[in-house]
Amino acid sequence: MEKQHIYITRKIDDAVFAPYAEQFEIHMWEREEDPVPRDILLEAVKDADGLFCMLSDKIDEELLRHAPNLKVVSNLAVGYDNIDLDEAEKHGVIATNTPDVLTETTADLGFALLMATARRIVEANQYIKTNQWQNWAPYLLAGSDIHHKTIGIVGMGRIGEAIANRAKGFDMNILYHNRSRKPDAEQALEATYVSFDQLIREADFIVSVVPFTKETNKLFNQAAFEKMKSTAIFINISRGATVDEDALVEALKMNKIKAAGLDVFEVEPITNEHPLMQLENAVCIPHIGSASEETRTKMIQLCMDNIAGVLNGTGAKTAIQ
Ligand code: 8YV
Repeated sequence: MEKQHIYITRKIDDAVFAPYAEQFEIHMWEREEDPVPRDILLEAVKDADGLFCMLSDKIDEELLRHAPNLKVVSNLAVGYDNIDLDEAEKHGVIATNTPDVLTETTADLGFALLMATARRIVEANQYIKTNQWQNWAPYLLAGSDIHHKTIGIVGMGRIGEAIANRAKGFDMNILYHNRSRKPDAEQALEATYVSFDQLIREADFIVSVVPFTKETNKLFNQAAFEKMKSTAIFINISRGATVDEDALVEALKMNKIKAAGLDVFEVEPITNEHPLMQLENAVCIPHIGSASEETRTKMIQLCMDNIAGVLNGTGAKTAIQ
């Protein structure tokens, strides 16, 4: 019997796939950093039964039309705004993602970004390495305290809760906003549910962990930044498109808010010509929320397990509901 085909849209260490090679025929785009060009992808999925993909791959009607044998798309991310779920369903394709395995790592990064931004770590690193440290001064690189401040978490899913857990360790007052209330989190983490409006007005740190949807498109817009405290620090580890970047640049430039820590951008990769890159009060990192070696290995493994499960008929571990 002919082996089923799996296509992988980035170069990933072959060793991961060795256990599956006997059972499946595996093809891979041979570059680690460049996404597979669309025309090559459309050609490659023609005889694919399983597709291992990532955020830079748009899984839409066009792609699904080109993939008559496709049974599963396995996204190397917990977010899946790159997948048209309705179209996948219409084409009988199961979509899977990688929840849970990346929760703690992404929360670590969120907190690292919050701390780096509050305590001006990036500026301080630059300061010392460019030999500017000639003297001590009382307010040299003075940042903002984190402990006992108010954190406002927008999106209280798994990662939001893991951030709240870290905030608890810093004796922070925890506010959250979510589509539905989370009584367990309220009890275990002493988190208080508030409206979005109250959260952005009262929080010292506003952390966006909200998935990107029609409703959250540019949720953080000019009106939202206007309502924040002038001392507020905005952290985004969800999706760039939840933010109106022009409004954010304006808010940072005019000191309407104090600083921002950003792991995600409207257009990725962002270039150094973007106005955000000129601002000292913006700490920017290249979408590395889940990028620890341990977690990426677990994500890749889970992606493969999901594909193999669907193709073997035992089912996906983490199908998107
Ligand atoms: C991904 C992410 O690793 O999981 C998500 O939704 O944004 C990251 O953890 C990254 O997007 C690569 O696909």
